[in-house]
Amino acid sequence: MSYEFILTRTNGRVGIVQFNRPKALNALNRGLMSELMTALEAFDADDGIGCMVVTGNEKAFAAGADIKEMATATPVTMLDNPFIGYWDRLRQIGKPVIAAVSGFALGGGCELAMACDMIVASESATFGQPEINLGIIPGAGGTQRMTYAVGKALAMEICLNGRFLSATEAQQHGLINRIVPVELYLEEAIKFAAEIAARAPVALRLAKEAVNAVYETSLQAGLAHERRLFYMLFSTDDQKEGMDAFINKRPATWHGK
Ligand code: DAK
Repeated sequence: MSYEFILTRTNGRVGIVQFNRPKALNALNRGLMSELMTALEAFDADDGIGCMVVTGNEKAFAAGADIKEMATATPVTMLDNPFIGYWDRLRQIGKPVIAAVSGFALGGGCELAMACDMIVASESATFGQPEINLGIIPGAGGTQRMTYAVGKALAMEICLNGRFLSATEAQQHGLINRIVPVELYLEEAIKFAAEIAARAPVALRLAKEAVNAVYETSLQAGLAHERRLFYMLFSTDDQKEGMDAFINKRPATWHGK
């Protein structure tokens, strides 16, 4: 399939989506978001793919939603806009998604990176929610996910005062997984994704679901949910295979069943 705003490729069991609007610093317009979701959903449905990487380029992961597209919006056009639906669909992706971030990850770009499951950042990565400078606030999870990640004090500075976080600060505050030199960040993200993609597929999906449940449930409900998912995995061939492989001191072969 050919796209206008993204490039896609695979590397073994890793599906890679790269934003391709370099002149607009990969601003997330409707077309890009639509193509992103089509590509991620196709990888999610492909048994040959175990993990995905979403990336931009060295200068910008994404500098936010497309301000030029939003400038004349009204509440009703925003509500009718399929844009919101793309973000909801992102939450439904079952396989792990890693954001490989270099340069600007601002506004919707930062929200998109945070909506992924893990973030590998280059040394030049800059995270921020500068919507306040446009007279708006984050609309795709920035106030929530940023606060969960870095805590209230810093999240207030980021959302109320447009403070940017460097890669080092983002790592100190638990927003990202690792920092890599600019020339290596994508390679490292793909390597990381390949490690994850080699793991038991059903268990991977359920582990992602269980961790994400933290954001939506009480501890008690989350523990009960985890336990149900845990029990369910004892119905898979992969659980039998994984434990047999351990006992017999051999590598496991996963079938995703
Ligand atoms: N939208 C459109 N174009 C953008 C853009 C953006 N967000 N960011 C940059 N560009 C364009 C610039 O207009 C410029 O285009 P030309 O003028 O050359 O045509 C080109 O990219 C290069 O930008 P600069 O010349 O400004 O480059 P600099 O290196 O000088 O500055 C910068 C880089 C990242 C500091 C600066 O471009 C900047 O401040 N950009 C805007 C960052 C920003 O405010 N982002 C937040 C946008 S609001 C929602 C979901 C999501 C959202 C809302 C709702 N729902 C589901 C409800 C998200 C909202 C946002 O993200």
